[in-house]
Order: sequence, then structure tokens, then C-alpha cells
Amino acid sequence: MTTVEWTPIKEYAEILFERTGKIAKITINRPEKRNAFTPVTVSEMIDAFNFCRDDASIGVIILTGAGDLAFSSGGDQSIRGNGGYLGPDQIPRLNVLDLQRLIRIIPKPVIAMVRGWSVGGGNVLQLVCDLTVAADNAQFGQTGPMVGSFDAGYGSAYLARVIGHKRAKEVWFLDEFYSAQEALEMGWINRVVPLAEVETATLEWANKLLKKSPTALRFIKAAMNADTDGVAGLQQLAGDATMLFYTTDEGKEGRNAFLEKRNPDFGQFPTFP
Ligand code: S0N
Repeated sequence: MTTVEWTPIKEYAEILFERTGKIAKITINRPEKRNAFTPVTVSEMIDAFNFCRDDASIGVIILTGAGDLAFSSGGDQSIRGNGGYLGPDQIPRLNVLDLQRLIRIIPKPVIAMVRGWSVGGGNVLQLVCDLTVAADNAQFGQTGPMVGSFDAGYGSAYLARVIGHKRAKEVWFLDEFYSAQEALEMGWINRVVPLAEVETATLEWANKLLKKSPTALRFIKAAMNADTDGVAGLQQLAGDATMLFYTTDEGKEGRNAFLEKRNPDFGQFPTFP
């Protein structure tokens, strides 16, 4: 087991946000509540993910929960009001849905590092991460129908894509917990390691990812999203294609011709079969 030095990036109330080299780590820091999240926790995670998105020196993001007992137990039921979860402004929110989208569209790999419970909306966060490395003490489950809630978006429809319809219905209808090994066999997660090795194993994968072409990883992620996310997924893939096109001479010719008040000469550029 190797230990690394984590340097704080920014201070928050309910999360930790740190980095080691090009790897950022976002940690839900409410271990006394099994890392249940509030609208504040979620807003802070959104801020941290957006920071990672803009910072070119960050290549991979790890999402985790503080302590060995839980990745996250989902929405904090003690502040669940009518219509959503209540933060200091008392406006009922389900802002975790915005976070799910952000994890999906951020053009960098996101790895969930799961210790202990991964439950409810917390488990959906694990699901929408690109890869999941779990400790052997991890347990996975959806409890919505038991506590009077459900996530019929990524939590259900995307889960069915990942583990199959019969399994996804079993998970949601029966509200049981599954061991890390069972989750691995279902294709719900990617890797199970002993608890003491989970950070080392996650960093090992993060470092492998850092050696790959970021643009290749970005397009692979966008292409898989395009397949599962409909027009929104296509928009992401198309946006990435536009970004690349802007860097080409052909793309620049259109802009330059407009600014120079002349007709563009696109014929000078090669076409490929
Ligand atoms: C996680 C569990 C299994 C852990 O059991 P364990 O280890 O025995 O610990 P406990 O003693 O039960 O818990 C320790 C302390 O933590 C508190 N706590 C745990 N989970 C939560 C929570 N989710 N909210 C608030 N507090 C929590 C305990 O109360 C205890 O505190 P003390 O010591 O003071 O008593 C077990 O704790 C468990 O089953 N937890 C509840 C899991 C759950 O049902 N989560 C909510 C599921 N729903 C969502 O997550 C909805 C998510 C969402 O935002 C959403 C998204 C999309 C669409 C809709 C929704 C929607 O809200 O509906």
C-alpha cells in the first residue's frame, strides 16, 4: 500500500476537495450521517467538479465518501421537505440531478472510490461515474421505494442499461443490499479490492488514465453518452467534434474569411474517404 500527499484545493463546509498531481479527489464529508448529502453538499460538489472541468492541469477526478463506513447513503432524509431537500434558503431542491448530469458530461474520467455503504441517491452517483473501484466492505442498494422516493432517470433507466432490466427491477423493487462481489458480477462496478488497498488501486487506475490520450478518452465517454442520453448525449459528442474542428485550418478559414470580409476558400483543404 502506498500513501500519497493530498493537497487541499479549496475549502468547503460539507466536502473535501484535494489533489495529488493531476488527480483531484472530491470527498463527501458527512461521515456521521453515512455521507448523506444535502443541497449544500451537492452545490459544493458541483462547484468542485466545475473547477476540475476548467483546470487543464487536472486529468482525472475521484469521487468518494469520508471514512470506511460509507460512500454515500443518498439524500439526507432529515431535511427532506415537500418537493425536495431543504438547504439554508429553505427552497426544496433535487440538485443532485444537476450533479449527475455534470459527472456524465465532464470531459475527463471520473472514478468512484467506494468504501462501505453506497445507497439510494449516493449509489446513483456511483453509477454515473465512469469507473468504480470498490473496497471489499462495500454494499450497494437502492432504497427509494422503502423511504418513499425514486430516481427514475439515470438511477433506473440507465441502471437497466448497465446491469440489465431484470436485475435493475430486482434492485429497485426489492430494495436489498448487494455485496461488492455481487455488484462486480452484475457489471454494476468495475473492480473490488481489500479495503486497505482501495485508494492505492484507485490511484493506480487514475495514473493509467493519465497516460492515455485525453481527447480519445473524451470522445469515448461522449460516444457512450450519445448512445444512452439521446439528443443531450449527441449534443455533447457534437460539441466535442466542434471543439476539434475549431482547431483545424479548415475551421479557422471560415472564421478568418468572415473577419477579413472575403469568400472562404475551403477547396484548399484535403478531404478523406
Ligand atoms: C446507509 C445505512 C444502510 C447505514 O446503516 P448503519 O451503518 O447501520 O448506520 P445507521 O445507524 O443507520 O446511520 C448512522 C447515522 O446516519 C444517519 N443516516 C444514514 N443515512 C441517512 C440518510 N440518507 N439521511 C439522513 N440520515 C442518515 C442515521 O440516521 C444515523 O444517525 P443517528 O446516529 O443520528 O441516528 C442506513 O443508514 C440507511 O438505510 N440509510 C438510509 C438510506 C436511504 O434510504 N437513503 C435515501 C434514499 N433516497 C435518496 O437518496 C433520494 C435521492 C435523491 O435525491 C433523488 C434523486 C433523484 C430523484 C429523486 C430523489 C428523491 O429524493 O426522491
